[in-house]
Amino acid sequence: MDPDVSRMIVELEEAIAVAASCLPAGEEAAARAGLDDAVRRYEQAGEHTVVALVGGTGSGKSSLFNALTDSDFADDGVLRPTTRRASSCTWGSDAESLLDFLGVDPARRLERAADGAASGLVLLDLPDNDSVEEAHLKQVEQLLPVVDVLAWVVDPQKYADHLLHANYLQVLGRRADAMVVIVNQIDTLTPAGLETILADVRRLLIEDGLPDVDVLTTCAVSGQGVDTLWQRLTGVAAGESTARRTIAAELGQIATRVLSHMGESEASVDDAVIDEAVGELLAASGVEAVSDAIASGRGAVMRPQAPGRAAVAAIGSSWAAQATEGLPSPWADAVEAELPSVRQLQESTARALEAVPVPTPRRGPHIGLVVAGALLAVIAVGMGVLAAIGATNPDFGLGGVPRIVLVLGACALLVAAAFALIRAPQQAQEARTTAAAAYNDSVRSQVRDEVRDVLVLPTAEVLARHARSRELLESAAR
Ligand SMILES: Nc1nc2c(ncn2[C@@H]2O[C@H](COP(=O)(O)OP(=O)(O)OP(=O)(O)O)[C@@H](O)[C@H]2O)c(=O)[nH]1
Ligand SMILES: [Mg+2]
Repeated sequence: MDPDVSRMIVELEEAIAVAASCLPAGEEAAARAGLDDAVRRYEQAGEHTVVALVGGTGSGKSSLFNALTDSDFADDGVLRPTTRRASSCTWGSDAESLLDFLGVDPARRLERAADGAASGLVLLDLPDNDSVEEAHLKQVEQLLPVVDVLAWVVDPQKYADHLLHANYLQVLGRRADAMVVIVNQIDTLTPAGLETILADVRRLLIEDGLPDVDVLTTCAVSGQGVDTLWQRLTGVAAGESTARRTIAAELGQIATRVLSHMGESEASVDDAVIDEAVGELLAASGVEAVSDAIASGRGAVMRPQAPGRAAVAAIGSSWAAQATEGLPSPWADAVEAELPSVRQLQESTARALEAVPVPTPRRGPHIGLVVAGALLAVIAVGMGVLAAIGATNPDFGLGGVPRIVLVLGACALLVAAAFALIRAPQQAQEARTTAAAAYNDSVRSQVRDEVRDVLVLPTAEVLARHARSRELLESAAR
C-alpha cells in the first residue's frame, strides 16, 4: 500500500476514534463506513493501472484489445453487438480480486508476462455502452472509481453519437488525463476525411469541457497507430494510479467533513487564565482581608471564608466560557461535563484555604530589642553617673579608667539603645509583613493546586483530545 495512503488511513482512524463521542449523531458511523469503503476499493484495485476500452458497438474495441494483446481473445465480428461479456488482459501482476470486483468472468481473463512499463496494466474490453443492461451499468459504476484511463473508441461513422457518454463524463469531467479518444478504422477514410473528423471530435470535446483530452487515430486491422496507443497506456501505468488518487481524494473528503464538526483551534488554558481564576477565588474568600489583618497586627485575625455560591458560579462560568471558546457545542458540552459543580468548586476552595494555618504574629514592637535597648540605656546612665561623681569628687577612684572613656562609652551605649528602641517596632512590622506575605503565597499556591486539579486538568484533557483529532484530520485533509 502506498505509504501516504496508509498514513492517511491511520490518521483518520485515530482522529475518528478520538473525536467519536463529540461528533453529531451518525457522523462517526458515516465517517467509518466511508473509510472502510474507500480502503476496500483501494485494496481491490491495488497498484494496478486499469485501462478500459469503451464506446459504441462496432467501433472496434475488441479488435483493438486483440491488437494490443497480440491475440484473438476478444470476440470481434460483424454481428452487432458482438461483445456480451467483458474480457481482461493483465500484465505481470495478480489482479484477481480487482477482476472479481469488476465482475469479469474468470474464463475471460487473459494474462501476459510483465513487460517493463506495462507491469501492472489491466486492459478491459467492455460490452458496448449502448447496451444499457442492468448488469453492465453496474459494472461501469464499479469501474469508474478505479479506472485510470477510459480509452474511448469511436468509428468514423458514429463518433458524434457515441462520444462522451453522460455516465462517464460526470465522473471523468474533471480528469482530462484519465481519458483518451481513439478514432478507429481510419483506413476507411481519406486524409481529408480524417482531418474533418479530427477537427469535429476536438470541437465536441471542447464543448464538453474536455479540451485537453488526447485524440489518437488507429486502424485495428493493420495495426496502424496501435504502438502509439500502447505507449500512451504504458506511460500511464508508470505514473500514479487512479486508485491511489481516488482513495487520497476520498480520505481527504472524509477528513474535511469530520473537520467541519470541529473548532479551528482550541483555547489555551495558560498561566494568565489560571491566575485570573485563582485571584478571583482568593478575593471571594476574603484572603486579602486576612493577610491585611496579619500584617497590621491590630484586631482579631479571622480564618478566610469559603467563597459564596454566586461568586463561585460566576468564576466557574467564566472559566467554561474561556476554555470552550471556538469549540462547537458537543465539544463545549464535553468540557463543561468535566468541570466541577458550583458546590464542588466551593468545597475544593474551602479545602485549599483550610490547608494553610493562619499565623498569629505578635502585636507591638519586637520585645527582645526593647529589653536590649532599655538595658543599654540603664548601663549608659550608670556610666554617666560614675563619670559625674568622678568629676566632682577627685578622691572617687575609677580604677584608673580615664573619665573621658566612661563619657564616650556612655554616649555610644545611648546611641545603641536608641537604635534598638527605634528598630523594635520596625522589626516587628517587618516580621508581620513577611508572615502575611508567606500566608498569602501558601494560600495562593494551595488554591492554585485545587484549580489545577478541578479546572485545568479536566479542561485540558478535552482540549487535548480536540487538538489531537483536529491535527490528524488537517494532516489527512491536506
Ligand atoms: N476496416 C476496419 N475495420 C475494423 C477496424 N477495427 C475493427 N474493425 C471491424 O469492425 C467490426 C467490429 O469490431 P469489434 O472489434 O467487434 O467492435 P466492438 O467495438 O468490439 O463491438 P461490440 O463488441 O459490439 O461493442 C469487426 O468486423 C472488425 O473487424 C479498423 O480499424 N478498420
Ligand atoms: Mg467487442
